[in-house]
This record gives sequence, C-alpha cells and structure tokens, in this order.
Amino acid sequence: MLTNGDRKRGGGVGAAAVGVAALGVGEAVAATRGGSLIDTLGRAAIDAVPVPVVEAAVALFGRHDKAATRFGIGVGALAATIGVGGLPERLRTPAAAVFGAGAAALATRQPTRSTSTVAGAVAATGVLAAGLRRRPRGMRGALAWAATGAGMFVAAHTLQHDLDRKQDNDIRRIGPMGALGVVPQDGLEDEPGLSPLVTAARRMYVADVNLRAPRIDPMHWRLSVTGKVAHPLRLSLPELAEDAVEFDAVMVCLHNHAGADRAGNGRWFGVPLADLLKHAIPEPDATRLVTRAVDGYTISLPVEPLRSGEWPGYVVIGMNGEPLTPAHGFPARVFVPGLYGQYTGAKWLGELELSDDSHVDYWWRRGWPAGPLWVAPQARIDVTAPGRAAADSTTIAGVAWAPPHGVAGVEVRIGEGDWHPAELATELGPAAWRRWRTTLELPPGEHRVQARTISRSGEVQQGRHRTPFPTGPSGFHTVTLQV
Ligand SMILES: Nc1nc2c(c(=O)[nH]1)N[C@H]1C(S)=C(S)[C@@H](COP(=O)(O)O)O[C@H]1N2
Ligand SMILES: [Mo]
Repeated sequence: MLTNGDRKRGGGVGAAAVGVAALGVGEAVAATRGGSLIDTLGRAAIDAVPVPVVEAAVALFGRHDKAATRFGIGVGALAATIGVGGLPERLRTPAAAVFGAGAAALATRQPTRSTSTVAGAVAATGVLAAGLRRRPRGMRGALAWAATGAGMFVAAHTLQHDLDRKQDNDIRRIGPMGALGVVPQDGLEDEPGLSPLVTAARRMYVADVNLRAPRIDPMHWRLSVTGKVAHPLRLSLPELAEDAVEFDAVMVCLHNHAGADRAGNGRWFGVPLADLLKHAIPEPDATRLVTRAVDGYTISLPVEPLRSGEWPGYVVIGMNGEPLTPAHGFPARVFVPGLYGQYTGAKWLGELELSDDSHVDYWWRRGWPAGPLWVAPQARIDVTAPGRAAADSTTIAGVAWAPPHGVAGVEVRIGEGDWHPAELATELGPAAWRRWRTTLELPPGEHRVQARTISRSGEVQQGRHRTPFPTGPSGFHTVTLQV
C-alpha cells in the first residue's frame, strides 16, 4: 500500500514527465516557423534579471553562457510543472493556463517568429493541462510521457536545423564580401599555440542577449536609414556592398577580463557611416544614431564624431572575405573600432534611426553607463614554452590590442621584476590586435609571468583588478610557468 508521501513523490516524477512532454510539444510546434519557447523564456529572463545576476552568470559560465541559460530555463520549467502537479486537481488546469498565457504574452513581445511561438505556448498548455489533470501513474506512465517529450525535442531540433541549413545556403549564394585572397601575415607564423592573426568566424566569441540568432532572408532584407533625416534611405545588401571597404579591427566584449577569449580579430568589410550620413542628411537636432536590430535591441552612438569621420564607424556586411555568419549579425551590423562590443553597434541590423537625446538604449535601462566606453589596452599570454634557440630559454608570446590608436609596446615581467619589452609583429592596422613574442632566460623553478600593453596614445594597461561592471575590466593576465 502506498503512503501519502510515496504518492506525492511519484506524483512529482509524473508531473515532471508531463512537463517534458509539454515543453517538447511546445518546442516542436514553435519550431515549424523557427520559433522556440525556451529561447523566448530565456530572452525574457535575460531582459528581466538584475545586472549582478547577469554579471555572475557571465563570470561563471564564460562562453557557455547561452547553454547555461537554456539549461536554467529547462530546469525552471520542470520545477514549475512539478509545482502545478502538486496543486489540488481542480486548480491544475487554471494554473497551467496561467503559465501558458504568460509564455504566449512573452512570445508576442518578441518581434521575430512570434506567431509559431504563441502556437507552441498554446499547444504546451494543452498538453500540460491534459497530462496534469490525472497525473501519470507509476514509472511506466511517466516514462511514456517523457519519451513523447524527448521525441518532440528531436523533432524541434530537426526543424531548427533545416531552417539553419536553408539560411546557410541563402548566405552562401551571396558570394564573397571583400577579398581575403592573400592571407595576411605578420612574421610570427612560426609560433605554435599563438592566436591566429585573423580569427575565423566560427572561432570568434559570440555575445548577445539572444539564445538563437534571428534568421533573416537576404532577398527581402533592407537597411533603412530613418528618423530625423532629410533623405531616408532603403538599401539592399548588394547596394551596400558597392560602397564597402575593408578594415582590420579587434572586437572586444566588455566582459573580457585579462586572459579571457571574448575578443577576436577580423578583416571586416563595411560601408563608412560617414558616407551613409552624408547621403541621408541628418536634421540639425539629430544627435544620436540608433542602431536597431530586427528584434528591437538598440545601441546608439553620438552622430557628430561619426559624421565628421573622427570616429571611423561602419555598417559591416562581411568578415574575412565572406558575408557575416548568423551568430555574428548576418546580414549587417554596426562596428566602430575601439568601442567595446556592447557600445559599438547592433548585430542583425534592421534600421539606423537618427534620433535626439531622448533615446534610451537597452543597456542604459539596465543601469550601465550611457558611454560609449572605449576598449582599454590589454595583453594576453597565449604561449609559454621552452625556447628553440637556446636550451635554457623560455618563449612567451601572445596578442595585444589598444584600438583605435594601436599597440606601441608590450612588456613582460617575471614576478615583481622589471618590465622587459617584447618583440612586436607587423601591425595589420591600428585597430587590429598585434601579436608579440619574447624569449627570456629563466632559472629552474616556478615563475609568475605577466604582460601589459602600452597604447600609441600613451595609455598604459592598468594592473589593478577591476570587474567588468560598470566601466570595463582591468588587471594583468597572469600565468604561472614551470622551468
Ligand atoms: N543585436 C545585438 N547586437 C549586439 C549585442 C546584442 O545582444 N544584440 N551584443 C553586443 C555585445 S555585448 C558584443 S560583445 C558584440 C559581440 O559581437 P560578436 O558576437 O560578433 O562577437 O555584439 C554587440 N551587438
Ligand atoms: Mo559584450
């Protein structure tokens, strides 16, 4: 005979199994048009949680932040269904409906793929209500529900994968963007373990508030330049490509603490913002250039330095000779070399709106400074290895950046010793990252190695540790090496 406690525990497993089925069905229905309940809930959570929680998650999970968010949403949804399953029977259907209505409401707030996501929320609610009315009995019942859910997750994954493949084909048909015919070289090609001079798009870090990149049809996509302009523009990708130029620059996330890999160096292909603004003719009170993604996310920039060319900014449509990848903002993004990623401009650009100072950006609302914030000089140590020239030497090498002015020097020290200048490789451009190397003779034992960058404008990298929030991290990359 089952005691009350046993029944409750069994009920929890049954409710969780129903939760898996409901979420799976919701994901499969949403995926028919590329939507996702989990992504929608994830974005809502990212938009809503206090900044200290975002900061802690980024610090804890690094480049796995998206996977961690997805996992958290899954666990949260299961916990919620177990909670609903524990309610008296007559309250379960209304409680499921409340959850479903909430998810549907969040989905309608997402400007892309919202219809299928709302349909997914309705379907998930139906499954949840039906399943929880009489919770599955016994292990066998629970397993059947969970297996149904797993099958639905596989179906959702397949549908999403097909849409990704279609997007990749659309992008491949566009052809080259810029001419990376010759692979750039800087003279340090012989150093194994050193970061490549140009970061491949698939190796580049991805940082944004979305769990999945918006999919955009390049045939129908147009960039509109609107708002306070005499001459609104609507430009297709081929039209933008006609006026695009190549430039080398490092993209750095504000969360890139010393030694981290939220930074990558690209050869970008883009249209100077100064040229676009010249055609659009901003009105006298147009002080902010709002870069708006197709999902409404905005980053804004002051108009004047962009218009005069004092800050060279671009509508970027290519990276390393190819169109942007979906993760990095296909079909277009704004990039002002030297500004941190969260101040430099939106990926998945839909609109450039000329506005006045009444505009408020996504991150300002969350308590970040209006900025924009410039990237601090930073050096990263990639290699500590026995030197090849002399038997008792040690090679230390890495990358350094100080955009937009460039790296004037990189220095290395052992313990609290003097700073030694490192050899600098050829510079691709002042906004690009620059590779460096030095060979030191070190006695056997354990050594603490640090590196710092000096910018061409005279700024010296700061050694004092500072967290990313609110104005960007500081501190030296420190590695311990055994000779
Ligand atoms: N639309 C959109 N653009 C965005 C973001 C975003 O969340 N949404 N994040 C910004 C941040 S914080 C960074 S660091 C860079 C990252 O660009 P990447 O993913 O291509 O490396 O994109 C910026 N542009
Ligand atoms: Mo970022």
